[in-house]
Amino acid sequence: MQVWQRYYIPDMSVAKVDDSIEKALQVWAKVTPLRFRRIYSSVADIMISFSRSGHGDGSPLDGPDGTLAHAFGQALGIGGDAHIDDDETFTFHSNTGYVLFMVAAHEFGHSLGLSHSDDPGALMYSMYSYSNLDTFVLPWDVKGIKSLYSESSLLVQMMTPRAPAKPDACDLTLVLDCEERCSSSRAGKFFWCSHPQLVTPQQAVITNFWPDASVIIDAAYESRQSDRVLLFKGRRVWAFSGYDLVTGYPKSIPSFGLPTAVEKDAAPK
Ligand code: 0D3
Ligand code: CA
Ligand code: ZN
Ligand code: ZN
Repeated sequence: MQVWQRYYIPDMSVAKVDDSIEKALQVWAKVTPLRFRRIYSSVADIMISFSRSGHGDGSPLDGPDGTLAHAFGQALGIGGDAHIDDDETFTFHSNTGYVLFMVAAHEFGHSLGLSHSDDPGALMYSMYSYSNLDTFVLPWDVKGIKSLYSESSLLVQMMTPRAPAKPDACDLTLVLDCEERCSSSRAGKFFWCSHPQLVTPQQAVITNFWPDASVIIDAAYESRQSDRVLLFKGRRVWAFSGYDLVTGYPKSIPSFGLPTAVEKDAAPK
């Protein structure tokens, strides 16, 4: 996932801000297959900024205390972004002011799709409480994040646009006679996925999960029996087991065993 961060605050040095943000991302990286990479231009999955009062998203921040920050779950546009209230006094370490690391870690939980926890011990509890960043361990939130992003589950909620009620193209699925959990994409860069945790199927960026895959693909299909994901582009097919390209792939579609007549319909344009 790409992370972008806009300017700094007077309370803390640049190095301390960077360190806090970095450590906050690591909280989540440790318990998920996600890896974060900072970028300095363009649009990242998580755009972090320090903002104050009205800042253009219809949810003004409220001056000192009260709301410390807010963040949006993964979606196109503002999704994933975290806005930290510049009117707070933040600190790296001490118990005067709010520990930026804690606030950032909490907000990134939201960025990744978690909502508030009822458990006062949880990082995702709605009220800030001081915790030393050196001794911090992610308390109760691990289960929630793991159910969204586990190694075994390819069906990760990311980059969610307003998803239609159903995946819009399941032609391939029909051809391959799969039952329920299948995906097929017209969007190229994205694929659709369904997940027990998600009410509606979600769109995800293929190369976020399978960097080896050709970026623009024609169709995708998940086979539950073989626990593989097949990505189609033109006359070629890639098979991924987990995040790894299966040896022998990419193959050309005829050798993969589909009748040549199928291939046109199987890959929606
Ligand atoms: C927030 O501002 C949360 C952010 C938060 C919550 C827990 C840990 C870190 C960051 C909005 S998503 N909560 C308010 C808060 O705790 C209610 N304000 C400071 C306070 O009341 N002491
Ligand atoms: Ca505030
Ligand atoms: Zn905002
Ligand atoms: Zn929160």
